[in-house]
Amino acid sequence: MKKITLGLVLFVFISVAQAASHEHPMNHNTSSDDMSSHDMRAQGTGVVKAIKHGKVQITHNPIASLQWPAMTMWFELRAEGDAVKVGQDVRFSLESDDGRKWFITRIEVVQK
Ligand SMILES: [Cu+2]
Repeated sequence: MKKITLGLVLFVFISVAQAASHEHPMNHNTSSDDMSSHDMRAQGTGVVKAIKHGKVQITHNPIASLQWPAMTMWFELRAEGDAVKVGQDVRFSLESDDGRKWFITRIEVVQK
């Protein structure tokens, strides 16, 4: 039951994200005080949209642990793992020093 609810929430988030033009230059600015510690980490999934100059643009699903909605954004790649291509579904690990700028430390292709 919980899984079904989560799936529905994800679906709604993705639908909303895709309905809007959600290209955005933002750095996520998490406002909660407990995000100020160093070496923050998170996991996410999404689809690769573009790759350029050591960065990868991903339309990611909501990342609950960071309170991020689904969106498209660029991440710096400092990654181990698979070489990824545009259009692939991926699973990735994020790290941040300041909670604003996030980079990918691990990325792998998820088979459709
Ligand atoms: Cu984002």
